[in-house]
Amino acid sequence: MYAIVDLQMKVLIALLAAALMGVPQGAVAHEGEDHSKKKAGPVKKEQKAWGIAGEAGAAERSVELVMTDSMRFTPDKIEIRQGETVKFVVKNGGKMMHEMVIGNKKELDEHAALMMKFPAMEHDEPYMTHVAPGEVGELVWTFNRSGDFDFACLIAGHYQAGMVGKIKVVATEKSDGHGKAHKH
Ligand SMILES: [Cu+2]
Repeated sequence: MYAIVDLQMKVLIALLAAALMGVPQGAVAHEGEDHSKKKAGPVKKEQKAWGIAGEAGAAERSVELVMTDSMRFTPDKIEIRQGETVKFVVKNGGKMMHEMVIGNKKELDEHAALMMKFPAMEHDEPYMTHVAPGEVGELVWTFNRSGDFDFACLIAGHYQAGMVGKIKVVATEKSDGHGKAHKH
C-alpha cells in the first residue's frame, strides 16, 4: 500500500510542478532521460511483503529470464527458498521496451492502472528493472518472506496482455516449523 501511495504522490508532485511551469501534461515524466539507466546513489532498502533489496555481491543464485513482444516471460514460474538473494538477469528479446517488476497481485494491479493513466510515469525501485530492446537488465532481491508473489511488465498494455509471472518463496525449516520443508 505504502509504495502506491508513494507513487501517487510522485505523480501528483510531477503534475503539480508541470501545472506551475505551464508544461503540457504529456511532457511531464523524464524528457530525454534514459529509462534504462539506474539512478546513482544508495539502494533504497525498504521491507516489502515480497522481500527487500539485495546486495549484488550477496546473490547466491542467478535466474535468467527472457521477455518478448508476445508479452511473455520465460520462465514465468520461479521457485525460491526463503532467505535467498537472487540476481535476475533479464533479457529483452523483443523490439519494444519491457520491464520486470516484482510485487504482489494487489500492488501490481494498482501500479499497472497508474501506468495506463500515465504511460510516461517515471518509476524506478530496487524491485524492478526496465530493459531496452536487445539489452539485459539486472535486479538483485532478497526473498526474506515466504509466500506466493507475482512479477510483471507494467508498461501500459503489457500487464493487461498477460505479461506476468509467478514467484513462489518456500519457507525454510528455520522460519516455518510446520514440516512444510519435508519435500525431499
Ligand atoms: Cu512488456
